[in-house]
Amino acid sequence: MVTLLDYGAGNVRSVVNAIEKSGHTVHMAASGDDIARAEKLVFPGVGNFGKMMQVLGDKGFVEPLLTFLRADKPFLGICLGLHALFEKSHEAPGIAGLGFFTGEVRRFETELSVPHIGWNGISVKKPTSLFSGLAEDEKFYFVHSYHVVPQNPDVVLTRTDYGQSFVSSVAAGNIAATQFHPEKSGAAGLAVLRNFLEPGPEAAIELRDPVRTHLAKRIVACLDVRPDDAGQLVVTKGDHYDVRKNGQVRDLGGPVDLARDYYAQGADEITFLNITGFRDFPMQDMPMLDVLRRTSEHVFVPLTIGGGIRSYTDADGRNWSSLEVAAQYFRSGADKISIGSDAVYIAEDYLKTGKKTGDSAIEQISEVYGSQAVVISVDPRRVYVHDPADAPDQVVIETAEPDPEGRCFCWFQCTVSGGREGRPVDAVTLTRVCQELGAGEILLNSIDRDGTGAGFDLELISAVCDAVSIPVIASSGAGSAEHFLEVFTRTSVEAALAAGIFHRQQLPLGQVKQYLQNKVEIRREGI
Ligand code: 1PR
Repeated sequence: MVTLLDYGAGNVRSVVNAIEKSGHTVHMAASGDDIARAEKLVFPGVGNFGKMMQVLGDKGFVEPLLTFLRADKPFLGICLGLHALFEKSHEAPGIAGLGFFTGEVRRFETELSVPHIGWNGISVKKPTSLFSGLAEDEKFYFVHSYHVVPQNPDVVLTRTDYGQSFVSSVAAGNIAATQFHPEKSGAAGLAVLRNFLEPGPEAAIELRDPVRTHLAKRIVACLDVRPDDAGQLVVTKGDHYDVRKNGQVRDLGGPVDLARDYYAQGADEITFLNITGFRDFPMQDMPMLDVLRRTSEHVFVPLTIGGGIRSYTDADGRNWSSLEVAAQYFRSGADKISIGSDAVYIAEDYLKTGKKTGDSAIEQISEVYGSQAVVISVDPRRVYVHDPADAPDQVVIETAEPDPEGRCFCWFQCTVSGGREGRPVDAVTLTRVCQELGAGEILLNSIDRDGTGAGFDLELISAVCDAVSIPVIASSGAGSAEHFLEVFTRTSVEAALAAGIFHRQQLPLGQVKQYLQNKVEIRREGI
């Protein structure tokens, strides 16, 4: 029996699923007594250090946790569950951590995108059974802006490089904690959990210090989901966002089955976009929650859900805040939510007033769940002009792809409602503003390229990458493995997403990875 400490701040479902996948039963700690009685304790944390410590205090968990740790009973902290073990964090000055280890938690100081999101390696510093059976160059999923700085070097279990070398896990006796998410790290992560739950002899892992680890470029499979004409939820795919063929919604398969296939093929992440979410009452869209629940039972890489993340009033007159809507998705297995239309309205308001209200979906959700949980999905379309002066309020670029009229300047107009309505804000400004408001990642689509197989819009992608310091996922237009290489080598995107070529089995995901290996840093799963 494994006890799981859930303080209510995010996706613990995937940790539960991953432990159950290893054949163990999970008991949720509802009180300090549950912690005191636990044989093995797993503490996954997400969100904000200050909020976490406050909830642990309010629930009376601090003393039982310290007693458990001091008794050297098997403990695995994950992410914020690692940070909690230290004395304090720059994320919440003035708030004490558990102080089980001396040292503190600091924000990354690097030129690279922060949060550090994605698959990175580990350099193992001392013998451990935690990584038994794993390849030396295994990668694990990280998503964080802060990292621990222990005072005692003896507790350092692994280090990872991201602009700087940082401590990516610690261990002392039976207490271990990782910055990465084993429950989101595919087969390697499941092996770590199994090794914690059923420890074997300490493996003689070769110490690879001072080998540098590298962040992998991510390959994301995207599933655009909506009801077909008979009301059945299907994965569909459009050209320039038009998902109908001969008047019928294209049906490319069931969302859960397809997500499982892509996981087996080595997808580094899966994104579901509920493409009609903008017009439904999202919380009545229970099938989408069910899709997430069922997917997270079998898929152990990050899951993003977008579509309909906004505040609204339902048919019974009940008001739902965007935070409540997002919370439902997180509880059902999502690791990140993606905001589309609402982000455009939020940015427009902010540009008008120049004031942060704290009320927007971006601010509220990032405050509670962390910026890494908030993705902005942008649906831009090119608008050509003869001269930049023709669009004085927009960021205009000179393009190497003039329109049929020979106009050599364009801006990237944001749209809402699945591309149905153009708005006055451009994609470069939108993404910059959303970052300021707390977004942690940009999913950058292109209506012009969607479904064309003509390659990613490198001009759009470069313009946005230059404007933000958070990770950007390139989307729309992938037609060959070469297109992935092109976007990874000619822009600074951290991930590339495709839909059509994968759904039509025109280019299996594993083949993309095979083509990319030894050309760009990737996670080997699927090759
Ligand atoms: O506005 O917050 O409700 O979110 C709606 C979400 O649904 C947005 O993320 C928006 O991008 C998405 N969406 C809305 N309508 C469509 C549509 O296709 N009619 N799909 C749509 C967006 C773009 C990508 C696609 C890539 C890659 N689809 O998701 O998967 O373009 O395709 P490709 O590799 O085949 O070129 P809200």
